[in-house]
Amino acid sequence: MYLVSTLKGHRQKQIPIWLMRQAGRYLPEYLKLRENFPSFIDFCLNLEAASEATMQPLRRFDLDAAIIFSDILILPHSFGLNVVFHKEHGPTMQNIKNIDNITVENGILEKVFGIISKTKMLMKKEFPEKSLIGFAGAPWTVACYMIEGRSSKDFSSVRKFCYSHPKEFQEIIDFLTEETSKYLIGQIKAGVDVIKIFDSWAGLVTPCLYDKYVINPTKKIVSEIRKFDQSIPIIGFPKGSGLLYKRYAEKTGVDCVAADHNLELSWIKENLQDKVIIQGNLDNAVLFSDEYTIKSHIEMILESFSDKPFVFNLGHGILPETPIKNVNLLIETVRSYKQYI
Ligand code: 1CP
Repeated sequence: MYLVSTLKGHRQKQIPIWLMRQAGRYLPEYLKLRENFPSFIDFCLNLEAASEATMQPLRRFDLDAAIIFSDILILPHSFGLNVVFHKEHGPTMQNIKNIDNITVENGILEKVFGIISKTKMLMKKEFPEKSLIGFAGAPWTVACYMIEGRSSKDFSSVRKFCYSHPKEFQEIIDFLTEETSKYLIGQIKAGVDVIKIFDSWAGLVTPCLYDKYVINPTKKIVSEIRKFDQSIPIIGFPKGSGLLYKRYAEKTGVDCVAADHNLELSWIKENLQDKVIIQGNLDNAVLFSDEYTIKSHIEMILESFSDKPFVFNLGHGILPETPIKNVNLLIETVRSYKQYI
């Protein structure tokens, strides 16, 4: 498994590649499958459909991994918060101010574990060399949605809440840290080969609160996972953290850091690459350009990082209108890049 070996620190002949949101709306076969489910949550929790959506990108492209088709908001949904995804304005849910009335409905997460086991079985048959990635949102990012009750550009209610109600906010973070650890361990038991922790809104946290709300919860999740499985690779994605990426790489214990496209390649090299394995970080918008531009952006990244174990990916999820021919071009360009080991 190229991805797992690379994440364990072994440089391979071939640079592994997978794409954030690789199962999704840019694929016609995904849109077709999606039509059968008015509710996105029902789609995510349907055994056949979710495992099929996970497999779709592997059937079309030569990628090194599949990421389980689910969402970071399935966890709050399992707390009875009634998560609904709306076509126009994204997810909504019942918002909370403390954890007093939260109950955990395990049946929902059991469905995800079932989807993982089924997908793992299919992959063993069809793609034995490819890895299956399990994931969860980091506590800060999931708390953003649970307190705001919806998506937002700046999550200002959450930012106000963590200063005005530090005790209640810390209790929410601690609760999420514990539940996320259990959820990820459940995913490992069900068969995933790699874990990824998405902290998509980490960039909203100021430097003085960053340890409290981003680093410490992630570090605790990593150590809980490590008690159960000492070697499963863990990727962390503290999107938008800028200079704080360095502290994240030093202190959380993750094996690999997913770099977003706002980080400068030379900065990543100097400040992160000696501490963790790098994954990243092509701007998803580059895939809307011409062949020459696309190739030159990809090559800059390969030239920067391929002297060490490295995983190619985008800096954020693939955009819905991305031309499929450019996804093919991306994968071919990475595949044809030969390294001498
Ligand atoms: O109608 C559709 O098809 C919905 C689009 C969609 C998809 C394909 C959503 C809605 N979620 C997903 C799947 C998903 N989400 C995956 C698995 C698929 C894959 O990667 O191949 C993963 C890993 C996620 C993770 C996720 N969900 C994150 C973290 C990663 C990131 O992109 O930053 C976040 C923030 C979400 C929340 C979410 N899910 C969907 C929406 C519209 C949103 C809100 C985004 C926002 O607040 O801006």
